[in-house]
Amino acid sequence: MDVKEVKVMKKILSANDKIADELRTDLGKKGIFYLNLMSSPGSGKTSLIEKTAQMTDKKISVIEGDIQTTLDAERVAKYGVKAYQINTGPFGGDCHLESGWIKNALDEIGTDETDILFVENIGNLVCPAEFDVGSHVNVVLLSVTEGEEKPLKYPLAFNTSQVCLITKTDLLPYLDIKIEAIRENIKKVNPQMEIIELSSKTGEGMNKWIEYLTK
Ligand SMILES: Nc1nc2c(ncn2[C@@H]2O[C@H](COP(=O)(O)OP(=O)(O)OP(=O)(O)O)[C@@H](O)[C@H]2O)c(=O)[nH]1
Ligand SMILES: [Mg+2]
Repeated sequence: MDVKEVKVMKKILSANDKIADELRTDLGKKGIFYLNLMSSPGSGKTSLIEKTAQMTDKKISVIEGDIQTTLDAERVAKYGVKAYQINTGPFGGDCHLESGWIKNALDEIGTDETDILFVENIGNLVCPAEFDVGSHVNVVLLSVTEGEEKPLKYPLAFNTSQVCLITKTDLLPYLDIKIEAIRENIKKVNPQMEIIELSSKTGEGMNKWIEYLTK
């Protein structure tokens, strides 16, 4: 029984990886920069997209993943981005997105008029990191209110990401948190990680993020 389960999981993952590789190549050829945003619920993924859309002329498309509601797609659509919402609730409530679902979403919304594609993955630091969605870059967000030790406790999300955004830095004066300790723990798990500190609320650090996105 155990062996069967492992085999089925391997098959699902290899089918996912094949579509992911095709997406990565196809979107790359079209000149689209494709980023997968992952974090705990409420770390600021949607707020980051909202602020990003206001700060750049690049054409942005967003595929939102949530268990329920179209709230995040509605939020980002207000800033002129092309938005598509995936809900996993009606199909068992998966806590991650898979590459095939992204492909289906792109078949519907198309890839014309897109310079940057964001996938906002379902809010949690565990399952999304297990599934390659075909992105060129994985971005993990960690808000300063979550605690210094999170990279050590949830290493996969940090190991599978190339960029870490330390978000909500405007709240630092109110917390007993040292940003240096957060940075050290990120580097312990992933020494190559590019780290950007920012606040979507005040705009502090956002220029560095926009520079990264548009370089
Ligand atoms: N103070 C402060 N609050 C922020 C910042 N970014 C986001 N928030 C707040 O944090 C809350 C959650 O932000 P969202 O952008 O919805 O977080 P999310 O990661 O998209 O959440 P899920 O999609 O549910 O996983 C909201 O009340 C935001 O206003 C920030 O830079 N500073
Ligand atoms: Mg969100």
